[in-house]
Amino acid sequence: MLNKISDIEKEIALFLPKSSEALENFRIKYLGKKGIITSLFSDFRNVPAVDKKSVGQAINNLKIFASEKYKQLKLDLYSDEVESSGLDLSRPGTPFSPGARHPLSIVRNEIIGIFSRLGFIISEGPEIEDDGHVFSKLNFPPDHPARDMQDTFFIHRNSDDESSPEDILLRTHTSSVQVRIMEGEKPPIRTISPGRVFRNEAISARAHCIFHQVEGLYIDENVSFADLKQTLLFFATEMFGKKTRIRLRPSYFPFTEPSAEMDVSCTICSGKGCNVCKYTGWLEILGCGMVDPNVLDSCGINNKKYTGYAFGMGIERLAMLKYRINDLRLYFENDIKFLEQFRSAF
Ligand code: 2U9
Repeated sequence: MLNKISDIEKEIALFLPKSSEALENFRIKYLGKKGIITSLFSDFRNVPAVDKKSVGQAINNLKIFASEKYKQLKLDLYSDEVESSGLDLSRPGTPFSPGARHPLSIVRNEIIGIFSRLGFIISEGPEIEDDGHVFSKLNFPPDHPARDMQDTFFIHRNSDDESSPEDILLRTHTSSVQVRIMEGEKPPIRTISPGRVFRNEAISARAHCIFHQVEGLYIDENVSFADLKQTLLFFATEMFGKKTRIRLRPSYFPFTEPSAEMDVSCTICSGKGCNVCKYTGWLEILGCGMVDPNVLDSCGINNKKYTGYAFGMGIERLAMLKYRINDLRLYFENDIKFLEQFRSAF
């Protein structure tokens, strides 16, 4: 057996492949599952006990020798191939740009992250909506200015013909998504709806006909204005830092009563006064309020048993404050010089 092993070793030592196929055949012949070395290991059973130690060592050494030889030959063949192909492996690689997230996506994800930690789930819905889900069920009176062609993009208007189906339009807020949730689910409801909304506005540095919102809704028994304030304080400190203060000013929306607008202490001067907060020390960031009982009723929720709060914010505005962007149009122009500045953010 030892002689046989030594013959095989000599054979391996002399082997020189002419091609990668020849090398592969070498591997199969000696190191494959049905190869010579594997069969030596099977024959090992019949070796007399006195020889087991020396024969065992010899087979193991042979296996190591064959494996090393195979590895070296493979490397040699590869370098020969590279050399003959004229490839220059020392050339620097082609640089590629890793891309960047859009600032609106960064801020939206941050808002979603904060409310997810409070147990809000994300809901989405159609951008093309009907009058009921955008206006009527949200307590907009029939003559409200938002229902005007000047403010809303209509796809079909049917107001002259009472037998026709409803008006079809582009949603002006994502509250329509939450109306759909209320119609389909029982409280407790705790949801946020991020999304794109449309308003018929002339485009300028301060206004755009498309923008993005995140709206929130919480409905359950005994939901109070205090719950709303505490949730929004948590949001503000997570978003703008632990020392951020908030203040609520009374306001009016058709869908909430009472309603308020919320300011945060200026993120630039911490409330001392600067040109970003126009020397007031405060920045308005969102609207909010207790869901009007009429809205609960039109969406099929018992307004004697349940109350709820809601809030809404524009993502463009928050991103403007965070990144000190001074023109809304930058968000939509896809200028690479603007976008690549957000590469380090995520
Ligand atoms: C339902 C009932 C009520 C959502 C709310 C606001 C106040 C608000 C604006 C902020 C800036 C819109 O993007 S913006 O122009 N939003 O002030 N939104 S309360 O209220 C709801 C939502 C859903 C069923």
